[in-house]
Amino acid sequence: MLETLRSAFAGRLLLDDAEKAPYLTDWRSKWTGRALAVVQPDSAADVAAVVRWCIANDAVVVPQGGNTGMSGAATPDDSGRAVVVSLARMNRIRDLDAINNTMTVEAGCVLQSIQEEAERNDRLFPLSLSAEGSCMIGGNLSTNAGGVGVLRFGNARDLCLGLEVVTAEGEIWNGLRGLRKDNSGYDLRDLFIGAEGTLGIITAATLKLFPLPRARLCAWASVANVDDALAILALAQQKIGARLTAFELMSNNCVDLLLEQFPALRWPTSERSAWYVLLEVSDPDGDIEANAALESVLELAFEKSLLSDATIATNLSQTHEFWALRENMGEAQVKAGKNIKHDISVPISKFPSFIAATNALIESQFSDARMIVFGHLGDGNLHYNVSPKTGATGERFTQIEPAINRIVHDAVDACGGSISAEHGLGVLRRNEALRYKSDVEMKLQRAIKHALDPRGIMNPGKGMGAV
Ligand code: FAD
Ligand code: 2HG
Ligand code: ZN
Repeated sequence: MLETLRSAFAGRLLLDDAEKAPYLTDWRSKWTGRALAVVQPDSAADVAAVVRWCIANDAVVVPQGGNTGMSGAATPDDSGRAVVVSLARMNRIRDLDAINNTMTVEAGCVLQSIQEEAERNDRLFPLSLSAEGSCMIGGNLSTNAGGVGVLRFGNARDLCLGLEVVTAEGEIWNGLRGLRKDNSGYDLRDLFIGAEGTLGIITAATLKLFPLPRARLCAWASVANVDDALAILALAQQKIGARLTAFELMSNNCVDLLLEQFPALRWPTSERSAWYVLLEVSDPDGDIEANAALESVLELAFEKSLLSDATIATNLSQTHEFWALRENMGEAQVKAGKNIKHDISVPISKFPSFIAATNALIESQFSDARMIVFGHLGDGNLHYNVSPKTGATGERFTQIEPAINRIVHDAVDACGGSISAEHGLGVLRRNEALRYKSDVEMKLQRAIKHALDPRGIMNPGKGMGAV
């Protein structure tokens, strides 16, 4: 039967166990599955042919980009019925229209290569996350990735004007429109964005570009509490508006974890405090202007006693060094071992009371829990993670994981928040989502899945497609 798959399309077919293995496990080795085959098509027509082969042969389709996802959504289940469709070979830049400020790229383009192509054309593609050297734009759009530029530029969804998609029927929908206004019907693009590969396969996208800022500078500031961090955010937004492009938060526990795992890293502020913020300013004019903008915010914050210490990166290389501290958090947690992740969002005004109450609840019930709280405070999205303290075992944390999830997610729900802000539901959160969504919402979600994928062949068992 697999011989017919070989002749159905022109790309690469991987059948050997050793060749398939990297596509059957996620990057954290948390989930592993099985697959009939892994295919790497060369074109949208190839992808469509693979989908039609799957329909004819009772197989299911698991789309995969860079396999950097956090929720297990790109890993096949263990039924062995899946064909993993890796978009890695579809990595051409089809067009860059500098006047329209758009770029059309294939789904397998690595995010960093898109940023670099934009920069070569004196433009900015602002989606930015630590996995940018390996995640692919099809995966970014399918997870509606966030990252560190959302405060100013929005999520992946906000950066996409059009899509080309292979449907669950094996047809190609060409919606590659570079339009900023289009009210001519239901928004199909927005259905496929964030769908975690459960409605179709994105094969290309038209992306928005922005003017390239002349300078990017950042600073670390030490703050006593989250209220003060929010007050600095408000000050910065009022004083420098859209030039504030990132506002990240990190707790002191995170710094300890980071320095334990990467002892060569140097911490930029002289004294340790309970919390830190990383602010970034992008300026159309240059370093002097960016520095002045940052200084004005930090001085005002200092006068108002909102921070105890702050260090501004004096040049681009120091800016990269500062960002490396934040960007290494994901890796540090993997190196440290067990880590229970909660990718949550709440209205930012509620974060101080949410963190105080939820930390207290978890620490009173689980004295061996180490709270690892960091993330995109400016977007109302924190990674409210829980790790074992030294001496506590990963096995015990696997046992208590459901109880900890319940505490965190009930508290998030009580604040009107979301249990998946930017990582998607995947297999990690698909069942818990049922607890927090209304019957009406679930009815509508299921209706969309049924309308676009009536056979249920697209990435079964993942996200909203599973429930
Ligand atoms: P994959 O992991 O391959 O797939 C993710 C999902 O998209 C799966 O459901 C898959 O089936 C589907 N999919 C992939 N390609 C397609 C396609 N062409 N068509 C249809 N469906 C498709 N995420 C954030 O949002 N913000 C962060 O700050 C962030 N930081 C990270 C830091 C690190 C160190 C790492 C490792 C990950 C981070 N992530 C972050 C998570 C991850 O990088 C993003 O979710 C990213 O968007 C996934 O892209 P990918 O190409 O790796 O997708
Ligand atoms: C980040 O912001 C990623 O660094 C990863 O979204 C979050 O490790 C995490 O929990
Ligand atoms: Zn994040």
